[in-house]
Amino acid sequence: EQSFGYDSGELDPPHWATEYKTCSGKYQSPIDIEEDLVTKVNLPLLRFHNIDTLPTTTSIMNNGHTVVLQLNYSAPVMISGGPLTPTYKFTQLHFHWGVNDSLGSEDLINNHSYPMELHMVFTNTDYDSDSIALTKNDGLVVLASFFEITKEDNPVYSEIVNALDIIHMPDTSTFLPNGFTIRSVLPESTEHYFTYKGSLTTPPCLEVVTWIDFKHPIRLSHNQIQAFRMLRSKHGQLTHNARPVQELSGRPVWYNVG
Ligand code: 1SD
Ligand code: ZN
Repeated sequence: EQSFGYDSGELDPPHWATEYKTCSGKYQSPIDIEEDLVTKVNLPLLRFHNIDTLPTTTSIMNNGHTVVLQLNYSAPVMISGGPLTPTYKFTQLHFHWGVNDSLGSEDLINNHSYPMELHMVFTNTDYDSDSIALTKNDGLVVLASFFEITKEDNPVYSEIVNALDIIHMPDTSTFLPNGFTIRSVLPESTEHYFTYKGSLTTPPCLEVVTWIDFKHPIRLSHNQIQAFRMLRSKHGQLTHNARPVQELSGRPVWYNVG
């Protein structure tokens, strides 16, 4: 197995499939979501469990591809309802961004890129381990939120942004002294979302993900997003880490009208 990256000169997205065959699958992510082509549905309420609980510890890591936050809880954060049959347990959250404010999200809406995207990864509780879940087509759910730029810093993200200096180099991590609740990093409204079946957006690109993309964006300042672009990967600066969009191949995309 080879490491992967986002630039030519390393194993960049067009070449991932040479090392990871599953990255050339038919039902890959991300995709462009065309609002004219989605099927409107009224799904059961998407339910959140324990999202007002502060984690006992919060670690933040630069893994060379993204910034990953691991939150440990006494009572696990879970989601159910909406398009989901089983219950899914929160495992981690991370981000994707672009070289400048005009691009960076992975999924696109009407071919529009947002400057950054938050992924909250959840694992199907029917399976005994994360490695088993990664072999099942209903193994994972990723809740995706898009960011838009505002003038003011978003105070919820200041502790994360301030920690980025400490994890400047790849494979470094630290702890956040305060942490945050999952509710505080969700968009104000989670009623409206797009949902479709796809893959991990990083190698090995396994087709095991139910994607739920909230329509309502989160706000962040230019300076807060800029701080992510200063991080280092193994090859240089981690200025961008979004995979280009993949073929829809006839997949349905639903929009929950709520
Ligand atoms: O890029 C992440 C990867 O880091 C890992 O978290 C994986 C889940 O095991 O998910 C992908 S993504 O599809 O959420 N981008
Ligand atoms: Zn991701």
